[in-house]
Amino acid sequence: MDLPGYVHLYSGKVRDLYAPVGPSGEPDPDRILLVASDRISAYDHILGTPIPDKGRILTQLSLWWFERLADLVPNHVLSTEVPAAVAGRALLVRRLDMLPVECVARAYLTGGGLEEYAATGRVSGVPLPAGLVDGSRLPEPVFTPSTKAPQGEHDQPIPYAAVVDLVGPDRAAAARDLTVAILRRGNEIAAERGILLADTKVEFGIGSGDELVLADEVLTPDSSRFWPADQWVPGRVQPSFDKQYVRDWLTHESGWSKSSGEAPPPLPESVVEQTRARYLEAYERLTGRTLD
Ligand code: Q0N
Repeated sequence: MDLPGYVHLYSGKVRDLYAPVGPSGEPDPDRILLVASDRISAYDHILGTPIPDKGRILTQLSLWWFERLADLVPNHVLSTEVPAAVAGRALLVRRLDMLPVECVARAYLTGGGLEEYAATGRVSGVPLPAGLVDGSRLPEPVFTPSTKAPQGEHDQPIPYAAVVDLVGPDRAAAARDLTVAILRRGNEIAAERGILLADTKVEFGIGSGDELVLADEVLTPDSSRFWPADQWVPGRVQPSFDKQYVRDWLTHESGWSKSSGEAPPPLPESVVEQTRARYLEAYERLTGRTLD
């Protein structure tokens, strides 16, 4: 997208980054416009069908969480005053030196953490009790960092010692403790609203005072597994709060196979609408707000 007064820097799967251009015509080295799109991913594909308002919902949810985490960690948000073309789904943020690791914490066992546990009895080197199953609540949230893979590749889990090698022992410990604290706080708040946050991925940058700053988005369905608490049954795959209709339709009704290597087909309007309603429900249940 063209945004007058901004220069495009980078497009991820779901988000686009721009730099504001100053009066000199030079990109501002200290600020970034972070724009959330309505794109949705499923089974490692970006679908061709957008979910209306998803970018706005996730941006407003991140902002709500940033406020509720502000006593734990400073964040990169400078302003919500953004061009009209991206109103509500963009933030002006501090440009930071990003840590070269994905900071993941897990409160419940599933996905890659479950696979590692099944193979080793540990996650990210942390020994866990025997007998845990898909969806089990962990005794304590565990920090399970991963590499930042280039676009199109998968993040790889890395040992805590590798984080120490990448960022040093003090920053590694601070990033670990903050990531776990963010997930704990998130679950304290979400539990009151019937939502479990199984895990989360956060990104930190380094501020001008050498402090860790929370960047990117936080505790959204794109960065975290949201589970409806009233349907939580350890021992099976938990339903996904946001993407269940998309996954069910793709797997059981579309004729598409995730192992085909083909791009998934366009989503029917009913699936789009049900999925949009789920994002809105998560936003409204958590925040008690409606999306203007
Ligand atoms: C940021 N990306 C690019 C590398 C590229 N506040 C910030 N300051 C500086 N950079 C970023 C932010 C934020 N938020 C840059 N994403 C965020 C995308 N990354 C993806 C991972 O690989």
